Amino acid sequence: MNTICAISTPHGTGGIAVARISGPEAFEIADRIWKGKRLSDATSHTAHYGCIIDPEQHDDPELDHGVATVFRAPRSFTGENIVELAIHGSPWLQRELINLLIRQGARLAEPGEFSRRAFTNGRLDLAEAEAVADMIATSSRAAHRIAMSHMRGDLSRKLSALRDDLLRLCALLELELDFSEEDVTFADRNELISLASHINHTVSAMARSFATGNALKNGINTAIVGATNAGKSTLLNRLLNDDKAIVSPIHGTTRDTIEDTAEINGRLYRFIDTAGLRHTDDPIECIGISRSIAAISKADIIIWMIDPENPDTQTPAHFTNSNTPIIAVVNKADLGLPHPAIPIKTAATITLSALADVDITPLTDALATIANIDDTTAEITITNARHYQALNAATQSTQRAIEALSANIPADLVAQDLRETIHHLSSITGTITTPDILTHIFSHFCIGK
Ligand SMILES: Nc1nc2c(ncn2[C@@H]2O[C@H](COP(=O)(O)OP(=O)(O)OP(=O)(O)O)[C@@H](O)[C@H]2O)c(=O)[nH]1
Ligand SMILES: [Mg+2]
Repeated sequence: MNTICAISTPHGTGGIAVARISGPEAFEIADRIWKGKRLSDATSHTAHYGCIIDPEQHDDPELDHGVATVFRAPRSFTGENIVELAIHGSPWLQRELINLLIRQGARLAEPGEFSRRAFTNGRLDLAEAEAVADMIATSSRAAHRIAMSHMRGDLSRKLSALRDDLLRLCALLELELDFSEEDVTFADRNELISLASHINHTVSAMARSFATGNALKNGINTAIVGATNAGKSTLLNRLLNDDKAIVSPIHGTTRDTIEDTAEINGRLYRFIDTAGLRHTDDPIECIGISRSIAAISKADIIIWMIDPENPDTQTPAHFTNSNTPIIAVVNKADLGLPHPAIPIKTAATITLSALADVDITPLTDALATIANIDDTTAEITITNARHYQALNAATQSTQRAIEALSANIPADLVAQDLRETIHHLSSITGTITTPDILTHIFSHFCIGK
């Protein structure tokens, strides 16, 4: 196993940057470029002030002053010896330090290689390693709560309890097998069915939580649609608190969909501003309008902007038949125009002014109510598509086992389905995995993690 190194802080200029070195020679390599306390002799979990030196530069070897933190195997993130060097955050210095470490015998780490080593050395299971990556990507309180819970091992513990239940069920079935010749029934099949149903219920509830989990992690898709000039882009800018989209009194200003995320009331929303819906012969605008229609079909919530200045130009036909909840927003309240009639059933109707300095809390409250994501009570919420697929497969195989038990199918065939369930659940924590799957998972991590 060779010693790897990488900058673990983001690219670019910063107050400090941290280089991480992990592997059997981490201390020796660090000591060759370090003037200060000998890191090979340092106690684990201690930090030391010193100087980074380039041993090949004899006249002026000092590169920077910094702090070295020492972690001894196995009590480190990777389970190996680790030195973390905090230096000043100039991109040039960062490159120099990494080149220096490579010249002294370290190798540049691949994306996610530190986490992969942590997994290989049993410091984390796969679900926990993925939770660390989720933690790095977290962008709302709700997503953070889930990442934290998975990082603490709540998901892994739940899966391990399910695995124990499945093994117990298999053992009971095997008893049936061993004594089948003697015509004795050791376990009442109804009891086995009830145990399998309980497992199936838990696994399928976890799989179902993915719809919520995915929305919490990646943002609740909220399309802002309506006629041209209704004020959609003005509302987008207001919700994002940013000058993201061009606003103008010219009808058809927005040609393409424009999207960005914002955290509101602890939840992440992905707002999508769309080209105004109108009849047009302009080929580019037509493409924009078909993109608006595509955004409507993918939306979890539709904000339908209505312009009281042009109440007859509204075109709700594109979404009146969808089941997606619609919030009708009658904009430009500051103009004091009559409230147009809303011809369709909506989840909420709100009058506001996207432009004027008017409180838009009624809209954000309506979003929260409709999103209605109960992230506080769910025992386990799944946010990872890989886990979702495995749980779906596990739901199907337990369902087959229940059917086989009910149909009095021989125990060895039932056990096969249960073993398949164990396989799917174990793939989540990585108890059963292949190098290819690991490479695929960890290659999506950042370098330095
Ligand atoms: N008085 C008033 N004007 C508004 C309000 N919101 C938007 N406007 C104005 O309405 C015009 C159109 O606004 P946009 O946000 O560009 O409208 P849009 O719906 O994105 O229009 P398209 O991109 O053409 O589909 C601009 O001149 C805005 O300044 C509002 O609350 N009150
Ligand atoms: Mg616009």
